[in-house]
Amino acid sequence: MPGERGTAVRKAILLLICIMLTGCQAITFSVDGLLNAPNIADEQSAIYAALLESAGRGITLEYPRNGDYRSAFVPYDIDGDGADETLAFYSVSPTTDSNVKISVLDRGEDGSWYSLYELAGSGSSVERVLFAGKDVIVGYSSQDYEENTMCIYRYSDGSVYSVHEDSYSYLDKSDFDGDGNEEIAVVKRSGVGVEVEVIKSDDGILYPIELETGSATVAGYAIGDIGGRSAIYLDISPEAGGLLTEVIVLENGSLTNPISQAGLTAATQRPAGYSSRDYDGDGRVEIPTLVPFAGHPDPSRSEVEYMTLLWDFDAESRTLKPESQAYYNISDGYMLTIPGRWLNVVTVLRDRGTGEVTFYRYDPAIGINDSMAPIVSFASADSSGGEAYQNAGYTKLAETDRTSYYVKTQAGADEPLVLTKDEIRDNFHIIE
Ligand SMILES: [Ca+2]
Ligand SMILES: [Ca+2]
Ligand SMILES: [Ca+2]
Repeated sequence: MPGERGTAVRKAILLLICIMLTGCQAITFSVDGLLNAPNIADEQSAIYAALLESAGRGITLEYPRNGDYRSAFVPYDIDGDGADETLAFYSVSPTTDSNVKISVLDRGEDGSWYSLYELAGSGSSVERVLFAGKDVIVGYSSQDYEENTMCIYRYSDGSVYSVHEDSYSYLDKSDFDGDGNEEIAVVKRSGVGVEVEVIKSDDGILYPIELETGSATVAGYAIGDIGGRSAIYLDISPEAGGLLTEVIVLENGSLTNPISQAGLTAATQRPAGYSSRDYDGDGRVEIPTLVPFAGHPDPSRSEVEYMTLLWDFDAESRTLKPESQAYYNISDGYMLTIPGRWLNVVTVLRDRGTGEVTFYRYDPAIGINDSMAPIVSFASADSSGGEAYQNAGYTKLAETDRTSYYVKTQAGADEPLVLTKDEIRDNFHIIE
């Protein structure tokens, strides 16, 4: 039967393509997946075959290294006709031309894929791919340059053009003015300083809005909601060490940094590693600062334990508001929110050998001492080392691929400072 023969030939072609593809690093489908899901696999192999036909057989597929899209084939409706085109990233020859190329593939009336355009990229690998409205944003990195390069591509009159090119350290997108459309955010070096740029697209015209910050080095950033729109939280490494945070907001068509304007930047000072991020998953970013835990520093101990205060930026009053307090164990990767009834009457000590953390009933009149009553202990172990804790009456609280977390209540139920089961569940957060 011709149909059966067609199927057999198709399977053989799929297998062949599979064998060709397995030379690449990040294959997103397996032989099983291909044969069990013939429609998706047919589509993928048809796109790949169209790319080979247009670009030649010697190409290497390029996979975006960060961001939401990690495949060498990224579907997106570039021309807005309701059907996805495919962006294919590849390189031709590392010796003669190391720059990434992009093939824009579309489907003809008969459903077959063909290469519509070839675009020349601006770096030797793809750092990330973003989409904002009609715009395709591709970030490129190159070994020889510390800064990356981003290009904004746009469809117009049957072709795709690069409409903007810029350097960047960080590239992201969000709705910074609350109009329902996403803008592109760029953090980049500018002379000896750092510049933040939000690129707004209006009726097809790009409006870059810029702000020079007073900072020399950006350690990281976070984007979070500030009430119906987003702000950029820039964590800055000052020369003296540690971290400071500036919040960048888009207001009335320009960028401002209200924390800096209000003279509050110094209030965000804390050690390196305490990043601005959405610690509790509510969509808003918290800025952490540290204060010594009750009883610390203790003259008889070299190690000082700290309480982490989490601050929320309030866009209305342009102030930092205290949101909650926590014990943040950076080395073991977890945070425990400290309940209000613990303030000033509970302290914490860490076992320097095992890393185990125990909270104790604390009397400010006496200070830290060896006869304090333990309330609850938290411990972590890699996946092979947790048995000892379980044998000692600890309960497994949470786990990641690498680490298991344990808890043991040390005081009786009549101790009001004991955490309830719900409190332990709700207050414990793994921070990866
Ligand atoms: Ca389309
Ligand atoms: Ca917007
Ligand atoms: Ca939050």
